[in-house]
Amino acid sequence: MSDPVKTFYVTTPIYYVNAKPHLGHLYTTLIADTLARYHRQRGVDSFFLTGTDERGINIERAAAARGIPVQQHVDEMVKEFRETFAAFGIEESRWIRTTDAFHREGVQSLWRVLAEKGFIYKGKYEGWFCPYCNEYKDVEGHDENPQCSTHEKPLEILAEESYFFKLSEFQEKLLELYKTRPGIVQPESRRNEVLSFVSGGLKDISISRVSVKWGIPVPGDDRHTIYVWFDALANYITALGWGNRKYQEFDRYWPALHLVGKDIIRFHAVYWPAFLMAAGLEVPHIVFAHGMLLSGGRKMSKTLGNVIDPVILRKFFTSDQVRFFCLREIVFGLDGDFTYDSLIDRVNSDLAGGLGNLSSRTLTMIRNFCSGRVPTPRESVSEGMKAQVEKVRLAVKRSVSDFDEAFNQCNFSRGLESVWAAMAAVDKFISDAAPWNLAKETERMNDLHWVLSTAYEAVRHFAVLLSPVLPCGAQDIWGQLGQSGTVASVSPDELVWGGVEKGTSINEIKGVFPRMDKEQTMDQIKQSEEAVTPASGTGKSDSAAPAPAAPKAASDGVISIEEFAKVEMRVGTVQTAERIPKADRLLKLTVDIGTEIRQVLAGIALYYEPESLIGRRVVVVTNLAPRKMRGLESNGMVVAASVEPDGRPVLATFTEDVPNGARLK
Ligand code: ME8
Repeated sequence: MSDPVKTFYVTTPIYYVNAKPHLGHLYTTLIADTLARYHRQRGVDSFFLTGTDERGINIERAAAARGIPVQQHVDEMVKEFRETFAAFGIEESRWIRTTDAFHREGVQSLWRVLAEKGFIYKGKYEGWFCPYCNEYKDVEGHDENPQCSTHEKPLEILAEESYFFKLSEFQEKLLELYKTRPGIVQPESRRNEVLSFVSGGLKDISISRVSVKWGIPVPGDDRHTIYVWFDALANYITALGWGNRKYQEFDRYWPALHLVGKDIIRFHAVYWPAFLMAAGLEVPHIVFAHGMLLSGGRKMSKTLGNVIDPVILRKFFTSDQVRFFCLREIVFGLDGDFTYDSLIDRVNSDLAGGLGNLSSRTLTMIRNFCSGRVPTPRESVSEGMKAQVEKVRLAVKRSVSDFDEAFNQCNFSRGLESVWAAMAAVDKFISDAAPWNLAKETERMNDLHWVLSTAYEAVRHFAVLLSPVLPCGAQDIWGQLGQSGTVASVSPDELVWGGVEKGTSINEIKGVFPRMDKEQTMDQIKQSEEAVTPASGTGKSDSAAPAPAAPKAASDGVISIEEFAKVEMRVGTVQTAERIPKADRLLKLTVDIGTEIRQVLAGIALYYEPESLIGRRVVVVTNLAPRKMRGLESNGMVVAASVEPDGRPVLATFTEDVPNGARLK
């Protein structure tokens, strides 16, 4: 991104809709959104693409696990993704769905071009396949039950007739590309990884499946569907109208800056440029692979079930707070742990204590000491004050250029750091000058005006600069400063220090970034997480259901009797029931299930008095793995109906007498 660009095209991966969105998806998307806003603000014609990857075996299985048609499943999931992203202020230029007809047309066009140019041939493939990665895996040694190292799930043997893409022909061309365009794969560590992969030799890759029905048919051979990664990668050009008749923006915007997670760097930095070169098209501008958000030290992933639910996140935090945290706390390119704890700390220190405080103290003093009008100081002023003001002006101006430089290198945390460094300089300037004392002495009124107009200018610059990162907060501050219009359309390049209209009146002052009560918020978050699976004492915070089905699940949501038999449900009688301190929704039960007494936690405290449950016959799922909640172990799940609209749990029971331990079949 160091080249000057007249247009700017940024993309995110298109996300699999086998489960609901989580913070990882949001992360890439809100960074793309920030970059698009950043360029748009500077007058660059910008296009921001995101969307959903809706084909393949995994999606078929997810729909089967929910017992609904695939189209219905993908439609529902896409809605969920779109709503989630919108709640965080994401404003994409286009949302592509791989089930869109124009995309299908474009993918088939790309296939035809590659076939005509002789890069596709038919062969046979057999190998270990991870349905979650949608990728064949190399298995070392003679492991009979190998697992996917990313997903920790069993690999499956897949053998089928397949079309292949002649990737092996592109080794030299790709190495040449990485050499002549060293910035094409970023950051450096990922570039090295890609270089060493390609240097190790490239095998042709399988790009069709006969076993997958939910896919785009191979032109001229509809027994095959196009491999989901071939289909998915093409989205970056089909969305602009390449190979289809729907849009005409390819020449205007291509090539793109692709933002991706490091998990899919190989597809973007090796396969994708090879497909493009084969088709005679320009390769991407940059592929930037960021690190993974970790939760509890492990990659946050739907399959591992340790995801942060954006719905809960949004319930307690504003979109600005989350955007800021993701850009400031995590160095783009490196892995970073996400905790609510550190999010609240960031909000309190940088937003409430930093920007929020500076803006409200500046505005409050202008209101109190200058009748709410931005003061225009007289030129004549002490050398000391002049020097201080100049120092602040330079610090702010430097932060504008440092911010730009850092953002152009996708180093968002450094860019924000430089703004906060300037903010600290302004804060110090105000504290040292003590305007509250100056205001008491009439003869020092001009000094007071210098201090407050300087602070005002600094806040005005910060609002403009931070608008792509904090779209709502920056606009609020802009309004309070008495500035009209949208701050998002004010380019920092055009900002003139002191260029504020004389006598500008400020508007009503409101706290833009309030301080959060950490302990209370953490408690409320825990309760919300527990409430996600109401009657289950074993489910944690994972609301990213449905989990992908076990590989052998039959289609259309039908399961075999053997699969049903795996769930052991037994009759039990509640022996004791009590509330758990600080967990409003949980009850701790002990249940006699015939052979033993089990401790089970159930999220039913809002609906059942503990005393009313003692002696009650219940149904318990007895073979779930134990889970800890609030430091207590839950050994089973009490079965309940979830009654709409609020998901009220109603315990399952029997009207006839049934002994403890009897199994439900
Ligand atoms: O791979 N931390 O889709 P996907 C940070 N459909 N980012 C994360 C993340 C985490 N823990 N988890 C996911 C696919 N992401 C394909 C892509 S593109 C042509 C096809 C983000 O739903 C990150 O951007 O598994 C990652 O690369 C992407 O989501 C994977 O999303």
